Amino acid sequence: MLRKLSEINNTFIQNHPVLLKHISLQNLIKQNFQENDKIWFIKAPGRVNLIGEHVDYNMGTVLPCAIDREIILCFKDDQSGKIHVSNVNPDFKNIQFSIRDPIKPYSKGHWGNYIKAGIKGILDYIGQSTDLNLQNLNGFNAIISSTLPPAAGLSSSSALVVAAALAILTVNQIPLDNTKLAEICAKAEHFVGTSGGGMDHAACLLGKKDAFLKIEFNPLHVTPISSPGDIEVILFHSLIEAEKSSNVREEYNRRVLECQFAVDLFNLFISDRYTLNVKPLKFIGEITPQYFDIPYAEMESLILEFIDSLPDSYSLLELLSIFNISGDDLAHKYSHILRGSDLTELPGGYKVRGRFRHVYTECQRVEQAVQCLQNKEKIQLGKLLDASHESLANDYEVSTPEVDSIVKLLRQFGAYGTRLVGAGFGGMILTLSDQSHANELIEKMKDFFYSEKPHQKLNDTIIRCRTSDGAGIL
Ligand code: NG1
Repeated sequence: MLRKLSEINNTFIQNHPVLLKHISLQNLIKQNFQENDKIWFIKAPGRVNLIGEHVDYNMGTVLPCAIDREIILCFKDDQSGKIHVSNVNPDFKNIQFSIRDPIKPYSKGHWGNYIKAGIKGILDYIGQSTDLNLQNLNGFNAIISSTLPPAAGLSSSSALVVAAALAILTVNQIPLDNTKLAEICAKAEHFVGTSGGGMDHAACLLGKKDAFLKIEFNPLHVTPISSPGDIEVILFHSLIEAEKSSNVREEYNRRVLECQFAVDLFNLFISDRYTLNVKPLKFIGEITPQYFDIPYAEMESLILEFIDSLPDSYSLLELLSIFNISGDDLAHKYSHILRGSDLTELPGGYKVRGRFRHVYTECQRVEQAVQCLQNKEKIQLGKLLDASHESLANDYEVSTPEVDSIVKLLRQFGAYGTRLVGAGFGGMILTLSDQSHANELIEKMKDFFYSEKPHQKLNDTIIRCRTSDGAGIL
């Protein structure tokens, strides 16, 4: 709702308790806005993914929830079309640009690229789907506050994209349903150079309190699954920041590409050996018995045979020869994944076998995890999380020795299941625990792990997740 600055008082804050966590924002609002300014607040939560890691860009189902850590954007409109955003955290410098000029990215890794991504996604949508004149649109002047630790695998980046997209829609009074908006934001975030999937934006926009979200893609469909009340999801930071906007980006995009190579190889395998009448597969997540119109057991043996037929890795030259294609043509085919990077030989080659196996088995684990949630089978659910971590570490190679040692420790301390979350390469580790056991687990981790590590904010190091509703105007 739109309000005057004078209405942002104690009663307003008590009615929106989420703002109690954003004290510095409250102070800055009074400094930055004038008495008669009309202002809005947007909340965009982070998310944690219970299971289904690195499957969203393969169109596999995921099972995250929106959490009670969030970005708050407080803003007023700017009728000259300028965007001005300041961040409560002084590490993130103010940004300013005009939506009436072409939107170009800042340098790699700049936080403002996520704001630009969200805005550009909406401007592109408006340009393609409405008669509105982009030169007449309003911009906004905003302050951002966040309780999401950056680069931890909790999707702080996508929360920024969503918040910026919602803000530009709001100041221009353009209605858009959240499912469509989630799809726009997922594509929009590719602006930063990561060829990511749509899980984060869907969880951020369509989150439900007390529920995990079974999110299916293509088309996007979300089914809330009630959370068994007596379990708790706790996150432990590995104390390694996985900064996806910079070095981790190449590793992430590489895996997206390897999965696509696996699909191409799978299509060749099918057409060479089988006379199954199926259209070529586009994504690993599409593999189901229905897709092939064969019984489950037959599909399983088909998949196993395919996996066994693959070597650990292929050189680029080998792939070009198998696909009978030139390097330029292959690079062109996958330019939407490479995003300006060159298609080169990699030390160790393209590891399609492990990548395929992870995505295929992880999709199955997600289906089983949904059943476990519905049947309140906590122990079995924990086992699925453990298996997911092994697969992410060994087949997908997105863990690190530090993450693996924390995972091991948590298992020793009696967690049901433990695994890395998000893209990996550091960040947070998720643990499923009985509520009654949570305090003990946390104390043990403090004693045995964190007491020996230099860190500043324990608040952001161990996070007890509560589910939350999705993004929107306060
Ligand atoms: P994180 O690391 O939380 O930003 C990333 C991707 C997800 C998904 C996970 C791995 C983006 C915006 N996010 O999440 O789509 O692929 O890795 O499951 O690219």
